[in-house]
Amino acid sequence: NDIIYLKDYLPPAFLIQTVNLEFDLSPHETRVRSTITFTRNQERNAGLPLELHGNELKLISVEIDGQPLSESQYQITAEQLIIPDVPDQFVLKTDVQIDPANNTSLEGLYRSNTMFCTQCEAEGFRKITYYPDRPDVMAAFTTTVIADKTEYPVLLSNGNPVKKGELDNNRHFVVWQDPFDKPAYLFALVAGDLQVVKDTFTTMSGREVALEIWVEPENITKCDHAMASLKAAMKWDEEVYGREYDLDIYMIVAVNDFNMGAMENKGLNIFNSSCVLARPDTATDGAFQRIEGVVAHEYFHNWSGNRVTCRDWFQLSLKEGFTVYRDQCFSADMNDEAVKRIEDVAMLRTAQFAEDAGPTAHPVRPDHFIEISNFYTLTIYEKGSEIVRMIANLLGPDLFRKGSDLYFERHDGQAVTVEDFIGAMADASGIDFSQFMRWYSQSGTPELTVSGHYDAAAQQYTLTIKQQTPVTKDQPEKLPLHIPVKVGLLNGAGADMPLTLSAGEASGAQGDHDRVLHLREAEQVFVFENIDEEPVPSLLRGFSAPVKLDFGYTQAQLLHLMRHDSDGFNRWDAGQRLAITALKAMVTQFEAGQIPKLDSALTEAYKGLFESGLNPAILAEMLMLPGEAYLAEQFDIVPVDAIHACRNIARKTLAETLNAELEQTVAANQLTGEYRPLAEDIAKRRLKNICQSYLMTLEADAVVERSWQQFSTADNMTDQHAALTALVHSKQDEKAKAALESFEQQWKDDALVMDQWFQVQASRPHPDALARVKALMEHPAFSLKNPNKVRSLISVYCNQNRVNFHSIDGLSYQFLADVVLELDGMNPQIASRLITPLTRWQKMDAKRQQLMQAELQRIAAADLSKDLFEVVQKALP
Ligand code: DPP
Ligand code: ZN
Repeated sequence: NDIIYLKDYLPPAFLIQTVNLEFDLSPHETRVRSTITFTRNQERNAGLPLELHGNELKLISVEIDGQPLSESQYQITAEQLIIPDVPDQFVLKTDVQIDPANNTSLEGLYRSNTMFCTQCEAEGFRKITYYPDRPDVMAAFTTTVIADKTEYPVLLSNGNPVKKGELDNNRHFVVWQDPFDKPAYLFALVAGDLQVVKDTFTTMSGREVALEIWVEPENITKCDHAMASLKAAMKWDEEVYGREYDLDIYMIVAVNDFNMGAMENKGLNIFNSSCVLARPDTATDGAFQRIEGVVAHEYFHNWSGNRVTCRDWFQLSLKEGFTVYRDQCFSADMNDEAVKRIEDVAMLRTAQFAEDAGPTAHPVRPDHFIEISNFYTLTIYEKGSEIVRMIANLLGPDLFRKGSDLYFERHDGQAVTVEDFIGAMADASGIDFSQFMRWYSQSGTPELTVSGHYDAAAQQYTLTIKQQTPVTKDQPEKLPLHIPVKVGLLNGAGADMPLTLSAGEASGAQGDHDRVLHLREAEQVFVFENIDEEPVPSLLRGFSAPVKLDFGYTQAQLLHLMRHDSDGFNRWDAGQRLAITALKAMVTQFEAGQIPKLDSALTEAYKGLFESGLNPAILAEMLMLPGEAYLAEQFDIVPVDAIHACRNIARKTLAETLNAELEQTVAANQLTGEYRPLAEDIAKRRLKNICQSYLMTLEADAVVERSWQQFSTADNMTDQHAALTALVHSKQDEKAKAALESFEQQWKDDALVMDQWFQVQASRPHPDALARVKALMEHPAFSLKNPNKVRSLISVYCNQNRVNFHSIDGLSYQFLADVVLELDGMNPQIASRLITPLTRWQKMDAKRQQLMQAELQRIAAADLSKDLFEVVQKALP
């Protein structure tokens, strides 16, 4: 298993003008005939051989300029076709045979139900035909798809359909032409018995674009929301970035078996059905919002990814970080900005911070890998987006737009690097990004330690900020970063004080109520003048940088921020800090053998939330205690059982003490009228269901009955699902059983709803959870070959049912290892992701560490895919 290094990058030896592909589709014996025009790249040495990637291909024939090659004229290895002797310009024809029906890896061309579909990013095209499968080789593709007319009436590929016709033996064909040069990873093909929902969008220059969502017939009623989201995204990209769509047609296809969320193939997006299909009775509000975000994400890639793509896969965050930033801003505009920020940061701090602290820590631009599929990570995507957000905040909206315009104009049609992106931002703004570039090369989560000192006589307030990035497994040394720290100072009445700095670099004007401090050194001092009372600092407003921050806030200070901070994010975060302190105190009591008691200050603070006139969306967020995974992050050695027990006790105490407020809020937020997936209604449903779930901890008959009623009568999945979860996660075993049976009966034919049925049971915190998960693997709706099913049952169990997964008998570790080993033979990408919780042994106690490591060793002893090998090697002690 070779390691590939960024420093070894060389331009391609050959470039391509045109590619003609002909697919003759059949489940086990698909033929792919390619005709490719190659030219030697002047940037490389003359005389280099032609080296093409190819995996699991059966070569039928190969010819150059019409001359068939004999076996002595080329070499075939497991991963390449090498032709030593080629002219400077030539036409290569190959004919290969592939077996889509046996392709369980879901990369390349494969079958999902009765259709054919493709997934080529990052390196799946080499499973289709011999090709220089690297993103810096771009070409215009013409694709002919031939298939049986009855079984596959719909034949799709990238670009525009230019020709179609009938052939012998009930076969037909369609020719698709994509006028835009693209790398092979953006190639797509779909064939099946599909139905379509059509609409149109008129671009800002007045061109009409046909919009089509293709699905299997039973899903035709589930496309409206994705279509509305697509149109909103197209409009938003015109308004916010000045970017217009380029082809005459934009297609989305929903498939059931898909490794990722979705794929931005040029003109023909292929989506995991879970990220496109929604109807009020089948999809939760969360799913509606996720669909809106993913549809937008893939659409935005048409500029940030397709027209301007990556030179090599080390640059993956160039397109993903930027595009996630774009989709986050879009979702913020469509919904509630503060709530969106809270959700994104909560996820980053829970999961990306853990990745940064774990054995697979890597920079946003990695410098080596064995298998690129392992690098579609939270670090590349979410931390990458945080970097772009910092850039956007450093430039301000106008200069950031100038920078993005420059980037798109300069590099349209090119495969570029992070330096090109930063170069455009620097040229547009005059800002020096040389130190900032370390964000791309340095892994780990920086930690800020801040102290404040008030000098009443001098009317000065001094903030001293230290930064330090802990060493990560991949990098022994860390340097100071350029960190933008947005701050405000609150006076005793809770108002923002005007800020005038006499020491330290900051952006924004003197006298503003918000300033962004530029931290560049390991330690720096910032002095504020004319401060006439001791302030409470509001630090890292809007989460202005992806760092951990320690100020040593007192409880009184946090309560002050929670009540008054003008920054919605920091108001929420003050509440989270308060809750963490209270829960940590309970854990200490628990471990000392005492009965843990929730600090009444937290109860009082929560009580105050109900009276503070907060909008339902923010109130819902503020009422949520930090999750078990985020709480685990707060400890050096994770007390899994104590966290679970104490959080439950805290929830119960809050339910008892705030009973009246919770009841009142449930009553006040009952919606009548037709379901709408609008932010306003979503917030009310969420608030109501959160309050009801607190009340359910008391298991009072009337409250249980209310959940049962909601479960039985809901006209939308959000309410039905919330009630199902409340019942299944309660101690009401009979009601739980009845609800699960009724739900299964109602939804057994809907794969996506059955995913939710699996999830609810996998996350059930009862002691029999492992046995139940094992039993559910035998359920007819479960299949190890379907990634959504694996994620719903096994990932949810291992990641969201922490108290059972980490059971001290080690049985769940063994279970996960068994599943991963079995899955690795079918779908390495999913196997290598699934193993993550087993790799995070570093913060567990000695006994659990030993159990987890033993399972890793057992896996390491087997014959593994590259994907799993790379992760397991890193995770071994
Ligand atoms: N399909 C994945 C995404 O859009 C990879 N490009 O992020
Ligand atoms: Zn993406």
